[in-house]
Amino acid sequence: MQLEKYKIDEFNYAQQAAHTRKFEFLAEGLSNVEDVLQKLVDFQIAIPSWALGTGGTRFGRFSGGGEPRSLEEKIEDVGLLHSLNRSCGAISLHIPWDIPQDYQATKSLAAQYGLTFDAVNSNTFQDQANQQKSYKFGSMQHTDKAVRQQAIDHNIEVIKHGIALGSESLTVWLADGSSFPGQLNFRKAFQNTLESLQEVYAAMPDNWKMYVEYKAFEPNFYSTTIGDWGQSLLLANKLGDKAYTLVDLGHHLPNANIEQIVSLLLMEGKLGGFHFNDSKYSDDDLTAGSIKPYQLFLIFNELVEGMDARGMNHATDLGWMIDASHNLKDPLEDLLQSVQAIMIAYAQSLIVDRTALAEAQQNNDVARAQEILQDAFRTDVRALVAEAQVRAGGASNALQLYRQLKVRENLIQERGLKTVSSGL
Ligand code: AOS
Ligand code: ZN
Ligand code: ZN
Ligand code: ZN
Repeated sequence: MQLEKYKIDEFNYAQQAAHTRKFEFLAEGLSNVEDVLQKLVDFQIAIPSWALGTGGTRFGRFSGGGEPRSLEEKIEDVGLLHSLNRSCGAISLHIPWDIPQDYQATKSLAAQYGLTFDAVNSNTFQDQANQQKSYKFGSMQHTDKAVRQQAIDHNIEVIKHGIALGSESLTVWLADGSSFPGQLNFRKAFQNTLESLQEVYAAMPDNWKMYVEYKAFEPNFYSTTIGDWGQSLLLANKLGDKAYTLVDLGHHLPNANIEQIVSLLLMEGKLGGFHFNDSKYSDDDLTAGSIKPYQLFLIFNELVEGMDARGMNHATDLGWMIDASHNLKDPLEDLLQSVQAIMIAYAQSLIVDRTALAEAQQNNDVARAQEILQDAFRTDVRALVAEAQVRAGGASNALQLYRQLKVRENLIQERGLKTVSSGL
């Protein structure tokens, strides 16, 4: 379905009076409005191809209608999101779920929607139909060199697809680990993984980045070979300058201080990218900001502080991505909500009074430091985010317009009620 610009303009026009009132009230109390607005306009979050369809749990999957049936339709869906909020200018592909038939056509379709290709993801956690060796007991960690080689070759193939599409990073998430004590020699598993990653690393162009994702547990229940940020950082350091740690918010043990992890990884120049989502229990992959919005804000607070300290560009120097799974909600509505929550947390962290905070920290004024952060967090910045999205050509309320235009109903009409998209 095509979303014409005049529909966005009409919507914004109807909302204008109410929006302007809120925005002006908010802007009056801020000293750096224009600077914040520009940063919000520049900030783009990649949408993963696998989050566009309904996910499931191991107990079942309740599919929604009008889901994308092909790579082209996935690109179309992200294009729709991007035209609504102007903040989703990239798509992240997963191989072999999204193998392009024609690179040139795929690239120009994406370009029509103003999209670029973010990190490409490899998949060695499933066995594909035509596959020689099984990943049942791991991929890059495997005791059998032939299995490791297959995983290496697959990752190199993923890089090739990425190069052809103009992507510049590879995300490696391994399901490798063990489910029972004694099953694995931890040291050998780690060394095998390192050696395998080294071969993949060597196949990456110089301008590429490798993101090494870690996860505490699942699908393995006793150990994960890249189980935490220490193990990921160890690998990234051994691999070299092009390797970085990727933080997925749902991949930590309960109550982990993710903002501190982020701060130190940034300090080391080894934070590469993000998978945003939210969770109550573990890797729930719920809508960003839906459970722990204060944590999301505290993470952004560290990101902004650390990136500024290192003179990094907020918009381009880290890989920002959503990694969510939608079991109940319309995936596109859910993604609009996630992007909104991320933008809100980012905006709030941009209005933190950093000079006052540094002073309070220096003087050990604990109460004042806490007040400064909470003051920013408790500011309703939604009008600021809306203003940025309108200035960038999007709608002042993307979700409301999505519903008003009956986008899902239209997609169901085009694609049918029963559609199964590949993915988790
Ligand atoms: C898995 O838990 C990781 O979050 C992956 O980043 C991602 O969800 C997966 O690659 C998608 O299949
Ligand atoms: Zn992830
Ligand atoms: Zn996750
Ligand atoms: Zn995950």
